[in-house]
Amino acid sequence: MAFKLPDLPYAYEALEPHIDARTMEIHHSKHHNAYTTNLNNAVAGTPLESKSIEEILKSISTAAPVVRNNGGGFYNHNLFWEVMSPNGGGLPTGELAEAINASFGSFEEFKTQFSNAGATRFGSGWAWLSVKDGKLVVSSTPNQDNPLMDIAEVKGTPILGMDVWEHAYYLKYQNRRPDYVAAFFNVINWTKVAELYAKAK
Ligand code: MN3
Repeated sequence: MAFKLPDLPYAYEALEPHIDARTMEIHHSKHHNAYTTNLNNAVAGTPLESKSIEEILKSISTAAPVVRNNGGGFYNHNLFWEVMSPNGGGLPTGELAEAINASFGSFEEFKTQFSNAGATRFGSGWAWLSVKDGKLVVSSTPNQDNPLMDIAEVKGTPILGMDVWEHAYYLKYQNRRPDYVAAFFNVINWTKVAELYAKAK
């Protein structure tokens, strides 16, 4: 079973002005495409070939670094495109909103913690909102690591991921990562995050 680059669920320009079309095009058609190809090449002819990406990530400590980097890249971007939308932004509702309040005290406190996780991750990496033991937790990981991996400091099921590699924002925001992080909140697809929460909790 080969892993397949998913189509974006919207057009490259759909997230303008928050995330520009050129960034989206390069990010999806070059970066995500390369992670997918490299993952397929790395698992070809090995026992990993028949596993799901989630299974591979859960025992990533036993796999080669090329699988960790590209398997993470493949999974992380699959999630990233899904949790953004041209109709995104605003506030979560329902059960997810209640869970955010229960875990962080308020949406504003969650937003502060998540934004800090993204802004302070040194170098390349991701900020995450995950379900862990029935609660929500914020964390960050370096490179293409994620909370599903057995080597993650904070393990859980990710329901929201924000890419803070420079390739995710540099064309529009240059060195101003906090501006990109603020803009990301305008495109978060809370409906999708709530769906993922309902499945993971
Ligand atoms: Mn990326």
